[in-house]
Amino acid sequence: MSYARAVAAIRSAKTITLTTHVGPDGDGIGSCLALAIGLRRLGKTVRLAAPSKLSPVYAFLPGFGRFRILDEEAAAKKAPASDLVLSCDCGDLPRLGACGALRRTTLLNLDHHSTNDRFGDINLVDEAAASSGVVVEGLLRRLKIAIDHDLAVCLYTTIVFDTGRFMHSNTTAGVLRWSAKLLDAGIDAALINRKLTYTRSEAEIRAQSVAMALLVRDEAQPARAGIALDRATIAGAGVPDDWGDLVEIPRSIGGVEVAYVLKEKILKDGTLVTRASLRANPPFRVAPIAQSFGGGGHEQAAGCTIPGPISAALPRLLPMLREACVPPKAKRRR
Ligand SMILES: [Mn+2]
Repeated sequence: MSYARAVAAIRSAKTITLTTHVGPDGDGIGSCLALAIGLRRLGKTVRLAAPSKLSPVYAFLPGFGRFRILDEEAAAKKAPASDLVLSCDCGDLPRLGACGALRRTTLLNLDHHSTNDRFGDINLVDEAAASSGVVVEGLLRRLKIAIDHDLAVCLYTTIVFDTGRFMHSNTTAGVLRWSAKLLDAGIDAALINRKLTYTRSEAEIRAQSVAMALLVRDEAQPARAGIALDRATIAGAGVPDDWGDLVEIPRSIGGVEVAYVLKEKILKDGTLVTRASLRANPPFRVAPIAQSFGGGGHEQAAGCTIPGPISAALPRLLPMLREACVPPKAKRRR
């Protein structure tokens, strides 16, 4: 990890563009907005770019309205060049979407995904950090930027999101101490949790009811459950984007250790792909499955894109999901 190189790159840059992965989430958005506040205080010219649309759930975050959506490579190439593009919470260049084409002198890759492929000129990747926001805070500390209320709101959002509201296995004593310091900055944690949890759209709830009806659980292997949404179902539901975190539905069933959601999607160039979102409970792992299809993420939360429709993706994916449900101990005995 090179905090020193990252600090030097930031100090010498005049213009900095902050960006995050496609389908920006609470960690990516919160990390960018925290850095935006901090780097402006250092007198930097800061721009915010996202490669796809942002959920209005995050509209309460300070600076949210400053994000520019650059979902076309041509538009990203036309955007003003920066001394530094700082990518937050993204494991590889393709996941930056069109924002990967932003013109820059230096690319700084700030992340915590175990599958990060070190695509930056400078790589600040801490796999032990529970959120990218934790890495951002480490950077701000070294830049001698004090954590005020607005910064704490952004950072707290990153940790609430990536620990699943302090429920996932990355919720360590250190994470709780780190979060407590943010509460010391005077934030209203209950209000933030409410904004993040209870501001779903009606469309999302209705879409989830469609998805729930399609839940599949294999009798022969009840540790595995999932939902597959083909184009016709997605079109019929009338909500192409607003599905929420669907994979938590099969995952929340007692006895399920490995969960998946498959969604067909037609890319801008017309090709049909299947997006797979995968989850597991420790010690089960899904990162290797995602990686085998060129995707990535965390050991227990990963995703990938598989060419073709679900009918072509599922036969390739199923044997791996079956294997992922075998307890590590049983594997050793075999
Ligand atoms: Mn993250």
